[in-house]
Amino acid sequence: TTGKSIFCKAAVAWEAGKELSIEDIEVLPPRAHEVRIKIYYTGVCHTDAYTLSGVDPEGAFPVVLGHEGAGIVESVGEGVTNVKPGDHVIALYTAECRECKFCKSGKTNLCGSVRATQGLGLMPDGTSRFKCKGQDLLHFMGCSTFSQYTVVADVSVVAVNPAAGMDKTCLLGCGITTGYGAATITADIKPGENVAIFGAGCVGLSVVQGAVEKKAGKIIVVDINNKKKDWSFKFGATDFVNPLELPKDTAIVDKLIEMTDGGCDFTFDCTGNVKVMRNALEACHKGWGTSIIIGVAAAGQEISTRPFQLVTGRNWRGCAFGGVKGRTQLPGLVEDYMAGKIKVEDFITHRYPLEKITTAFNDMHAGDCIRAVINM
Ligand code: NAD
Ligand code: AHE
Ligand code: ZN
Repeated sequence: TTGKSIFCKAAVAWEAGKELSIEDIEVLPPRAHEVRIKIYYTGVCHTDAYTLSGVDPEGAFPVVLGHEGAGIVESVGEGVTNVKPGDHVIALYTAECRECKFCKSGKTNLCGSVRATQGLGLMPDGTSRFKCKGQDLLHFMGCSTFSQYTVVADVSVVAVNPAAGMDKTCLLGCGITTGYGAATITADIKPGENVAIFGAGCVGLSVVQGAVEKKAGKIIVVDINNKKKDWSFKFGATDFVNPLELPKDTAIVDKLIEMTDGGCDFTFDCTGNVKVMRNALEACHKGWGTSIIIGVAAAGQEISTRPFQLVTGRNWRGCAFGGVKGRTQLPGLVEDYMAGKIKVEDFITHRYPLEKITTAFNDMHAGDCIRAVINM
């Protein structure tokens, strides 16, 4: 294409474990089947901190992190038909090409089209569109929303209703959709079913929201931070349990089994802690209970349980992006938000300009932040 580079600001992660630094970067024009987006707002998800910390097996540096962003299409490369300049869009870390084996299976929202290069921090042609101080910067999760301009594959972006505030819709790019989708699509909770949610961050509280929508019976939130009790009830939880107030680590399993007359129909791990994942599985009802792993664990971590837990009918599953197909289903979620059917504003506890993005990371670790939204 004939497009020109754009020079703008971005928060760059130069190396693992170091603070992000605001830099002037060059964003190259989109090539064939690519889209350049002016990012207006981005959320900060726990996964951004996870990768920055250095424990993500796929983490590579220097990189432009961020994967929960909303913006407006600035220009498109050759062959792009699904969006056009001026469209209000959300970046998708789970692409949807509609042509690969995954997309055509009807069984999953995972898409194989760009996942291999995405995992390497590169565009599908194996190169980067970011430059800074004479070197290439890597992309992240196919999004890189911590930049005022980014370039993504056309399969990794969806246009949504422009009347929706981008400072809200950015959160549908990960946290809210992930939890809400896990409850409503992946688990597809039936009325009266009892559920337990481990971890009441944006993801866990969004599972609560989805469970309420699906008319679950008991909606029990488990969190080690008592400040999450009020938050849980605000989103519709029926019970809150702090496992640290129980006699021992695994007592939470007995407690949940007792509260639900034999175990939960569904449990959700929204912590990323593999010990919690085990408790979540073992708190499921014998014969049919299903535990869904959403949390992301550090390199080297593994889950375990006695095989007997599965022999006796418990199921262990997981999902990415809640099982939501981004291009097909996200516009509808934005409409649901506009119609007042799903809460989005309620998750936003902090707002910062790009220069203060490190404060947003610190807030997340401090535990009184559900979501910080960065105004780019
Ligand atoms: P968050 O940090 O805001 O929330 C985590 C919550 O878990 C906190 O309230 C914390 O107090 C609680 N917690 C920590 N240890 C606990 C324990 N031992 N028992 C009970 N509760 C505990 O994080 P978030 O942004 O809501 O993300 C949650 C997890 O989901 C992270 O691991 C994140 O990387 C992952 N994630 C996965 C997907 C996906 O598609 N699979 C999408 C988004 C986020
Ligand atoms: N890269 C890590 C795993 C990270 C991971 O599991 N990411 C989730 C999304 S977290 C969003 O906040 C995910 O969607 N995974 C599926 C995928 O295709 O990336 C690792 O362990 O290598
Ligand atoms: Zn995320």
